Amino acid sequence: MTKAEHIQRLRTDPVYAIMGNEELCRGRSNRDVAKMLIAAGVKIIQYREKHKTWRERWQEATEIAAWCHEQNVTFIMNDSVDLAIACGADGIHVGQDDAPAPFVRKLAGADMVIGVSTNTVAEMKQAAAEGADYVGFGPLFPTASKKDAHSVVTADARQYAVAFSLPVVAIGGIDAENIRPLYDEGFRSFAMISAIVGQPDIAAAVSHIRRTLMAK
Ligand code: TZP
Ligand code: MG
Repeated sequence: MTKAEHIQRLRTDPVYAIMGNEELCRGRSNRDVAKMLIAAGVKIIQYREKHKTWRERWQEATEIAAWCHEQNVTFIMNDSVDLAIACGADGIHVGQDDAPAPFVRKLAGADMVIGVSTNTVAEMKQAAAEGADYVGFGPLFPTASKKDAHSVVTADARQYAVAFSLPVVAIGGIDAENIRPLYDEGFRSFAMISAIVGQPDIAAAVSHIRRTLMAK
């Protein structure tokens, strides 16, 4: 797939599944969770693992990236541009404390999809100015999945986000119960940890979310 196709997918496919950390996956391994996500028809997967060595992350991400590419799934690495390059990821997602987007672009090249986490209007503007291809935006709700999560976004920032030029992936405490009002507000892409990889039946969770969004 081309970079443009991955970006188009980020605009239009509502389900963006974040793996991990592994401890959030009910005792299942990252590899098994990746297989379940792919089997469930998820087309955007982010690998987020903060508690393993570089080598361990590289080995499992390289395998998962290959499975994703066989199945036409967009594979995004969290945090580390070197890991993204090394495992053959389609994209890299960086936070405000990670390497800045221009530096990431220099290392990863023009074809790498770059996502930047944002919490405010200023951060969204800066991400666009610095060449990001999409932004993560949140947390929309309190979340237990990220220890150092920011405070919940303001109403002004939400209004700005739904009209923003780049694809916006909403994140933070999103689940099958609260996703529909977000869609009706104008959000089109939703990154989730606990509502997908934290569920006993990943395929059932994904199809429930998709049905909720497709209902009139
Ligand atoms: N960044 C902002 S909130 C968050 C991250 C990684 C955690 C999202 O996890 P959940 O379980 O979907 O709230
Ligand atoms: Mg990060």
